[in-house]
Amino acid sequence: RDPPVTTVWLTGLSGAGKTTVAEALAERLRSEGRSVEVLDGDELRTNLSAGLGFSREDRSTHVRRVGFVAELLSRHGVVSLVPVIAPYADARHDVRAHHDKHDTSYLEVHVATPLAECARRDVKGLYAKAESGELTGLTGVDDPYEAPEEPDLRLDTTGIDLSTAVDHVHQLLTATTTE
Ligand code: DAT
Repeated sequence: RDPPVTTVWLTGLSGAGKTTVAEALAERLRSEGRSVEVLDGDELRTNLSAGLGFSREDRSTHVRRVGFVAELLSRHGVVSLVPVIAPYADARHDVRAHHDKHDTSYLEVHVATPLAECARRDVKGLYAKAESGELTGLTGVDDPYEAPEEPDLRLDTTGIDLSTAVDHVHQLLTATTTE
């Protein structure tokens, strides 16, 4: 059975594994013949959300814009994978409500890798910069992260390999009823 067309939002701290899991899942879905788009937050910040910063308001505007694009793609048959931090519950809620309004399937995955592990990985060097005071407003350090209370899946990537992490999200997709 084909996994359904849906938006899958991967929310979590920087370095949690959102992008890595989304890209690997995209590969797997493409090999199954699905059209997939990964809506990468960093890339979209240079075009769709150019000019926006990291205040609460700007972060939420960014999330709603990305959610708008994801819904459009999903509505037209492209699985949208969204590895974007999305720290605020109300903006995430708006994105889900927007999908519901259009009867477009939406799944939320909390990539719940603990802060200590994210900081240990420090993929982009952001945690070191926050530590040295060079960077302020890092989510989970000195900026809020409102963890989802009822995500469709909670996934801690600590100590599991990538293919296992991808399996979990893939299973969630296939378990979701195909329209
Ligand atoms: P994010 O997009 O959440 O900021 P990332 O995907 O860029 O995070 O970085 C995650 C890092 O963690 C990357 O270097 C790969 C590593 N990693 C280790 N085990 C992993 C797993 N099971 N799933 C995903 N990434 C994992």
